[in-house]
Amino acid sequence: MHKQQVIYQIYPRSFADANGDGIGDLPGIMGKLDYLADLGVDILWLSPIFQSPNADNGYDISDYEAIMPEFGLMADFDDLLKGVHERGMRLIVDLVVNHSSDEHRWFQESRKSKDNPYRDYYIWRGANGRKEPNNWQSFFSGPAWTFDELTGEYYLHLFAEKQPDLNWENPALRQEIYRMMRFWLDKGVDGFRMDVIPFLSKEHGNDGRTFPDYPDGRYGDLTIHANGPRIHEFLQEMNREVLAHYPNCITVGEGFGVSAEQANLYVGVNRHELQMIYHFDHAVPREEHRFLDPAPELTLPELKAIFAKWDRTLDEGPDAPGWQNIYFGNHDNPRVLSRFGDPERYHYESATLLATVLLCQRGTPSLYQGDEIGMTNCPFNSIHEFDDIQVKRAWNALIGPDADVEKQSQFLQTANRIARDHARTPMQWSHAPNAGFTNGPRTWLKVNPNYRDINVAKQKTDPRSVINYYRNLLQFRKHTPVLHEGTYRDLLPEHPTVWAFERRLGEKILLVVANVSGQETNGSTGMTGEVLLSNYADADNTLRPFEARILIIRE
Ligand code: TEU
Ligand code: CA
Repeated sequence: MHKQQVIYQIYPRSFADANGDGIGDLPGIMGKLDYLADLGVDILWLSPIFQSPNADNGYDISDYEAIMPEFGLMADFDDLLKGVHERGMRLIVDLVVNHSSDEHRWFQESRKSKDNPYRDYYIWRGANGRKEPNNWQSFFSGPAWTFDELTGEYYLHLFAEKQPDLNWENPALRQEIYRMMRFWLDKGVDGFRMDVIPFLSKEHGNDGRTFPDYPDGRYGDLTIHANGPRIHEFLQEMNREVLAHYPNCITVGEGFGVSAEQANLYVGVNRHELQMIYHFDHAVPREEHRFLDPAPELTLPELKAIFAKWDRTLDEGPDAPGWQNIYFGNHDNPRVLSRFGDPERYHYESATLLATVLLCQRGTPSLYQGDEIGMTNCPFNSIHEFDDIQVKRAWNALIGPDADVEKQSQFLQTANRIARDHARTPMQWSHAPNAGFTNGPRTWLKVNPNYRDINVAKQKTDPRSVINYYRNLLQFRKHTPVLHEGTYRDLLPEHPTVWAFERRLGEKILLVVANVSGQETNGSTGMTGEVLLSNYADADNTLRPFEARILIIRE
């Protein structure tokens, strides 16, 4: 079932604001369900909508069974779920259980005393004569340990100190999570996207208590926290206790730190853990030092190799076959069009090329809100225009109050390339003030100034628009089984600018040929066949700038 379907990720804070407070909300999403059904997506993934102080925009949950008041009421959620189902779509929510908010009652109890019944819902350690229990670092700069005066111990937080890690070694905590999962599934939710799920199990020392320092040479390499010793035991228990009792439940693991070779341990068809996983091999590196020393963008051969490797390894090994959730964009990455396209000179062509390449790959695709109209990165002119805790913490750690102007501008220039905020600017619905995202006077995060040119309303009535190309392509994909189950083969892995691949299912062979550059290819790529779909009106021998074609080969 999930192999034919397409996921659409909604970042609720930025999707649509119905009550004019400048913050997206559930009634806002409700008002756009016809838009989403008409687009032709199947599964909606909502980034967290639960009670949260929003230290990390909802990825810090203080009540797993209550809706964040800014987003609305439980009644609004019930209406939304009903509306999604009435339109034949499904809805998955974001399961953030590696950590909670420090404002969760469990943590409020846990920090009260060492013998509190909730103490071991979290991970507390003494300093043992050191500065912190060990040298682990947080994703959001600084140590992964914060000292709590009241009980004189440190607690672990791989993210912000307002996101204390839950102790999955504790069976009582695990049962609480399973009960909460059943609560949402019994309400009719169709599944979960699982936040940093490979991190649940932490590596302990031989005494089962201490946590080893980072090994030499891997200081601050947070991928080391993935794939801990008991992770598969925990996921198989979660499957036995919850998922197996809801056979239609969709599960998508956020596979931070999971290699292609390790993927089938999570999604192998006989592993009874998760249905699919997404990787970070093409995600933008964003460790703290990257804000002053950005990693170079992937070349096309590097990007193609990542897709080919993941496709191949899911078919190999004792636990094969596995399945993956493929994506180009999400709320943690800058806009894909600004990474690999050319929105200035070839907005339509490059946005539709990226859509073609993604939606013709093998795997269950996730589209990210706004990519369907070719939204781009947003110019942020000062650190104060950014919202993301990761950016702000890196700024404080690297820049501080007296840094020279040169260093400040270096940071801002890089953040304007890699920050997560690019994906979080309000959805651009029309040329109305604030892009039609809100009727109120302001928005929680700046609106991309290009909203008058790039918005849903302007494109809906234009037959040659990004959104109408997406609609056609989604319909084409829905009715083309070779794109669901067919094999994948990269035909020109080394070509610097052309992505050409074959999908094959029995006698059916489709070719996708894409010129991922602003230069016309010199000469034919040799890929010939009947053109089924293209982002240019006609087709000739060469490939024009960002031209993408889907061809059928009749052997
Ligand atoms: O992200 C996990 C994660 O490790 C990366 O996305 C990380 O946030 C950063 O982008 C890598 O440099 C998940 C959520 O998707 C993210 O939004 C949350 O901030 C994070 O977990 C904590 O819940
Ligand atoms: Ca609102």
